[in-house]
This record gives sequence, structure tokens and C-alpha cells, in this order.
Amino acid sequence: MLEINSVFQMNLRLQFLVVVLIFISHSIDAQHLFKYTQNNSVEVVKNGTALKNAWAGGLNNPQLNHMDVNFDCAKDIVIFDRSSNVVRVYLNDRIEDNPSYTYAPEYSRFFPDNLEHFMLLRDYNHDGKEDIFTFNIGGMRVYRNVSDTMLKFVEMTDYLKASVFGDPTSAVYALSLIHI
Ligand SMILES: [Ca+2]
Ligand SMILES: [Ca+2]
Repeated sequence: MLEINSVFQMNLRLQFLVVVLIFISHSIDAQHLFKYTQNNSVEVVKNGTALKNAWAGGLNNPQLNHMDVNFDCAKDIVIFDRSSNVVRVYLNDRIEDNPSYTYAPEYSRFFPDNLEHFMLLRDYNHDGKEDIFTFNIGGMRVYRNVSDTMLKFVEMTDYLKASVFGDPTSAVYALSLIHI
């Protein structure tokens, strides 16, 4: 009787071990099998016409800015989607008398990753390069555009201040995030 119990327990352990090994091998396989990369080369056609920016994704609350991100002397479109805090860039195709832009996701990574609620591109120091104004709790955060051959931004302040009637400086507030 004891011998039967011992064999039964050994079988149970073996079955458990097999189940664990199968689970581990599936986990390892899954890690290798399911690796996703974005591929925008697949053509999407609607009513016989290929859609140019089919893989650009949707925009819920876009805020549009203009800026030359690739230094070809043509202003491109930089969109900040306020509902997802995502930056999307469209390059100017430079076609005379026919404005045309192409989605260029590779430029999004050059923008700061802590942009929230709004992004305004304005050249505050008149060096010809648009700087970034964005939300921060209790005020505004400002990045200076220090691009040379690559797009680069350096944080100048996380709490923009202004002098009001000669008084000590106070914070510049975004009074209405809706209308920015
Ligand atoms: Ca450009
Ligand atoms: Ca500037």
C-alpha cells in the first residue's frame, strides 16, 4: 500500500514538473514570437486612391504649430494632441502652390516627454528657432530651442515668472487651458 502511494506521489510530482516546464517554454517562446514593430510601408487604398498618411493615427484634441524640424527652410507642422499628450510631426513636402505634408513619426522623440495640456511653439528670444511653452502645475514650463544640426531643447525654467507693475516677480499662469 505504501509503495502504491509513493509511486502515485512521484507521478504527481512529475506531472507538476512537466506542467511547469511547458509553461516556462511557452513564456520564453511568447517573448520571442510577439515582438511588435511599427511598419508604415503598407499601402492603404480607399476608393482606388492610396491614402498618404493612413498610419498617422487619430487626433482627438490637436493643437497645431509650425516649425522647421528638418532644417530645410520650410516650416513643418507639429501637432500636440492635448488629450493624449502626444507630439506628431508632418514634414512639408515643399511642393510649390500645392501644400502637402507627410507624417514623420521619427521626429517626435526629439520633443520633451513631459509635455502636458498644451504646447505652444513661440520664438521668445528671436533667434529664429521656435521655443516650447507648456503646462506645469502652478505655471508654465519653458524649453529653449538649441538645435544645431539636430532638433534639441533645453529646459530654461519649470516656473515662468513675470514682473507685474514693478512688483516682485510672480508666476505666469495659464488661466484657461481650454483656450490656449
Ligand atoms: Ca522643414
Ligand atoms: Ca528661440
